[in-house]
Amino acid sequence: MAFLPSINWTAKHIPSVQELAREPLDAVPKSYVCKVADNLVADRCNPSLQVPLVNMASPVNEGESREEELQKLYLACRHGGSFQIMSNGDYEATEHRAVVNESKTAMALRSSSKAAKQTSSVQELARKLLDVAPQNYIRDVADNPVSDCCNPSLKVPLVNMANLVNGGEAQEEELHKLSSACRDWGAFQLINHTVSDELVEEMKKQTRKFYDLPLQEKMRYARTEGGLEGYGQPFENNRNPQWSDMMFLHALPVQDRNLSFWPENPQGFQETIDSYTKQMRKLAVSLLGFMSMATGLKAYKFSEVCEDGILHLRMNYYPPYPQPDQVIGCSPHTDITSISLLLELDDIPGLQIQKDGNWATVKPVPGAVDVIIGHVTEIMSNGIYKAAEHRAVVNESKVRISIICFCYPEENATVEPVQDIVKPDCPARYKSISQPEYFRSYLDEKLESKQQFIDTLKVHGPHGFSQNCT
Ligand SMILES: O=C(O)CCC(=O)C(=O)O
Repeated sequence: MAFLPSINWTAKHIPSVQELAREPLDAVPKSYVCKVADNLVADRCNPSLQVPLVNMASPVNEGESREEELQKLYLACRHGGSFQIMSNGDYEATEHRAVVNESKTAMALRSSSKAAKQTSSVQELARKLLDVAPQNYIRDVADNPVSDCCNPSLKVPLVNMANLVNGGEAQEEELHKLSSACRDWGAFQLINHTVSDELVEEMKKQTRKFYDLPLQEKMRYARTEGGLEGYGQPFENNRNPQWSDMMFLHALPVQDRNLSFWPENPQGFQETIDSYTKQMRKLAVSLLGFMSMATGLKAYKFSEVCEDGILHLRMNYYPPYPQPDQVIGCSPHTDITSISLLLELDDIPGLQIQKDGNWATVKPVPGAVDVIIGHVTEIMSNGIYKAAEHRAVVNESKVRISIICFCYPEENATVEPVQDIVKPDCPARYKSISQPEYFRSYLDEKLESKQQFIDTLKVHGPHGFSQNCT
């Protein structure tokens, strides 16, 4: 595929040894190469030993050869079979290995009853439905976070990007609106953004097509155990899983991509994701510039760290559920991003934003992108702007799909309050931390709720966490 970058095979980025083997030999990472003497295959093989052959037809068909074949099977199992425990050691587990041919590919299909649990798909569950979801998806209505819904008079602010871009008096007024939205809500809906309608429509169409594929096809991109990327259920897969599936990809910078998770079907999806995520990062940079101006800072103060920033893409699929208050699509959380840019595929509300203890439903606006401020911007603005707590609820009869771009600073950036905001009478309220360390601590924190992550970065003076001073 022409558009894909040539890959630097560091240990971190190896999607497939099959791909690696296509490269010239000197490109193989050293970590794969063993010294002959140390290599486990150096104690090669006794050619007189032959693995026993058992003919299944004989034990199955009644007849003379049956006893003989059962005896062979018994001996084969005793000396190198399985069921060691169940046979109380009469049969023993066999140590085995595979070596590599110098010129030919070998393939084997392995099935094992201990194979990692297949990631389940809520979409499939919902298809078979079901008057009731499996018990673990059901929440006590009283305990379910979605039961405290919703104050209909709360309306998430709308910001017009065209006014920001065009300058003049309209810009002043729009910057003012933007500032209030970021301070009071941490979220807003953005109209007249700069990403082309055709690209947005293509992205929507192909995401829908991807989810319409048979489960088996989607499972080609299934998340592997312990991994983050791929198709599956959201990470918070605890006692009460969320009523949703997702596809999660590291999209930018380009060298972070693991293309084995990028769907080849529908055709052209990879190219669309490539263009879409690049356009969305541009939008994020431009918007962060205006958000910076709206605090009175220079335009680049929040945006420059994101110009080559990290972008993770998540496509969420929320099947309908007849009693929506018994399940949750996406649990309440704040993002650790600079900003998150969310696209709704249809006119089906689901996203809700927390505002002063109340939840507000975001009503999809045609052509708009929902903007959610994350912890990085809260930190860089020294708390002037706040990360918005948000969640997604499920519709009782319709599928809802959303596409969210998580935009972060670039890998070598430092996450800290912008120096021009920090003054002797307004000290830094958050610690300074490198972007990689920021990710690492987030993943490592053994917090009951990841929402508390920001608390670990707060600076506490003698009188506790200081008041916002601007
Ligand atoms: O789908 C939505 O409305 C919210 C999605 C979200 O917050 C997430 O994927 O982190």
